[in-house]
Amino acid sequence: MPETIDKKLAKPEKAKKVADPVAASVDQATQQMIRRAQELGVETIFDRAVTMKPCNIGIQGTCCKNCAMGPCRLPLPKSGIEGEDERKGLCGATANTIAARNFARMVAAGCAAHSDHGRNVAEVFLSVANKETGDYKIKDPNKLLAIAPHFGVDVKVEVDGEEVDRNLDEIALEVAQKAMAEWGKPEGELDYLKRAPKPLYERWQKLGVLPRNIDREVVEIMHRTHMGVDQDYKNIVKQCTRAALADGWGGSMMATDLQDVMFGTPFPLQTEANLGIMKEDQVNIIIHGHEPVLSEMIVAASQSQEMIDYAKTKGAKGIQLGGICCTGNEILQRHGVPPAGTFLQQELAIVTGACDAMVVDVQCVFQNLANVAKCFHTKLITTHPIARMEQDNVTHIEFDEHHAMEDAKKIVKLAIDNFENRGADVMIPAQKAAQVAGFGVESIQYHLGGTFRGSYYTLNDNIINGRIRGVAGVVGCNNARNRHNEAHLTLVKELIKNDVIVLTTGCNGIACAMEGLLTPGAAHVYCGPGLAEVCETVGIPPVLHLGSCVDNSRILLAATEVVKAGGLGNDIQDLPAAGAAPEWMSEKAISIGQYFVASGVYTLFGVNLPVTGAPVFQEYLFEELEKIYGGKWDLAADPIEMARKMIAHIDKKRKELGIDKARERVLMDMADRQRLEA
Ligand code: BF8
Repeated sequence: MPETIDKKLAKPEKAKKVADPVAASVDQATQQMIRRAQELGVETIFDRAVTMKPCNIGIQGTCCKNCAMGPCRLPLPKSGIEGEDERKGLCGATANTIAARNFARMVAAGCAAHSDHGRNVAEVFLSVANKETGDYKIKDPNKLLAIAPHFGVDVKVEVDGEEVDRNLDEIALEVAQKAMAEWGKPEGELDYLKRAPKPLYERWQKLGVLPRNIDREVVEIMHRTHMGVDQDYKNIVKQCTRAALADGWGGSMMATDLQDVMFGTPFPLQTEANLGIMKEDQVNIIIHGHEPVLSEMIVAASQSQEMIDYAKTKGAKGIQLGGICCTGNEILQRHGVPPAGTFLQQELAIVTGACDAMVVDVQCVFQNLANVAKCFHTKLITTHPIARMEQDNVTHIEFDEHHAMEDAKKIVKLAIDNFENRGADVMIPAQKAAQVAGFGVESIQYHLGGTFRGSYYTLNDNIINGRIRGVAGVVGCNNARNRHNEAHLTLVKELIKNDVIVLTTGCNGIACAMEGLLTPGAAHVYCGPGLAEVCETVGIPPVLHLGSCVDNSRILLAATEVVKAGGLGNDIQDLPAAGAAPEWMSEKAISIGQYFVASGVYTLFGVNLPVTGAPVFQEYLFEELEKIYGGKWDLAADPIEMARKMIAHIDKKRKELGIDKARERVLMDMADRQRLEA
């Protein structure tokens, strides 16, 4: 044996660096499962985050790989830039152009993901309207009647000079056809844009950013960011605004509405959250991804007596469903199916050794799930034609709405059959927390509405009198570069402590649920006195879970309702409100951020933003956009600083509205009361 090889062989193998579970997550169940994975030699994202560092140039947003002369890399010099910024790519593209192109492409991808989800929902709705499937029905006809006029569809018809209700099937078909056209109509603008407050719509119109159709805005970004096309960062931002609006006020909003029509509009319900919802003596099916078209059927199939009986024949006591990510949020909101965890816990659900099947559709699914599943008995099932995995232990069962129940039963049966294959390595963490979820525009109106439940009057009144200081939308992902859930929870707790009511969606909602923040009881523990008083009186949690990431459209419409109810200005930008995504990671988050900014919301992101390598472009997003749209971007890696900035913005808006004095409430004594009565 040559000496060199001999020496190599003699060298002890270097221990692989792994994550410190406590440094990786604030959640004890997550820490336990990271430790468990390491004991079993199973690598997870937490370990990879330790060994792989992000690219320092990509993180600044100044790497251009849009042609084969590059990648051209333009990092900020360590000494900073004095005088003119002379950095250029081979073609002469400036740092501003490169960062703006990259930013716009993220918006395009985010808009595409949300809107393609919306399109799939619209297609299923068209099948329902055409009576091509018996498995889905119109569950909420009132919601259909509420959205039809926004598509220009009449809900009344004149018969013999009298106005009567129009046939529901006719309305459904016309709505379905109109909705489908939103992705590619040749002229006009998206139908839903006029749902925004009038001054906001008129501003978009004046600025020329009304989206024409969804697909066109995405395609146009890809064209304009191709080598040698748009070289003005302001003009690029204009187009990504148009695409982002097509997402928030288009694709996402239609996804939410049509899902409500078919699957039911959420209303508050009680359940639990975290990995502890899995059960050792039951068949555990974890549903992960984003489109509820499939998961709705899995819920129905797993609740059927036929499947429950079948599970019992295999020695299980029943079937336990759990969700991960936003498809989890969808079935949480409508059926009370408990979430097993956030984005960063997907591998860990398998590490419990008790996950009999993980069923995935689209978005936020780690390819490493297949590698983790290989170490256990878990069946990993892909279901969507556009989202398959290369690993050979993955089963693909393509889901089709025309035989939806049949497909769903096939999947549930596969999970049941796998129950008996569990190994001895089962370890389910005990942690789970109670939660009340299922809020939406309609239920907020019900709980915080006026005397006749007709408006957001009570909410507005409590904002005006200062019990509620303001409203925050806190949304978005986990990011393995952050300690799991730490920024989410620190930010939300700081906001509610300062009487800011929080509307949540996405993985933030799941994180808050795991911490017990989604219970009415949390008001007493965590809130300032004003917000606590409102929550305790009405019986709501201080953090209202509005659903999945497409349901951020519910936040837009809730804000619009607040404007309509009066007393807080004429536009979303006037409201004492702010938005944040403290642990974002997805391109969808950038699209969401841009549509909130363009709708007038001060929006802060944590972690980092890939714009810091182009300071002029960054300043445009962080300062100039406010003069154009009323909202702007900001960045704060520290959640307490983020909360401070949001509260400062809320207070600024209160002052502009002249309601800043209302917060200094005077307690009346008996003499004051007698004076009043006199
Ligand atoms: O759409 S919050 S990690 S699951 S991207 Fe993904 Fe982010 Fe979670 Fe939902 Ni939204």
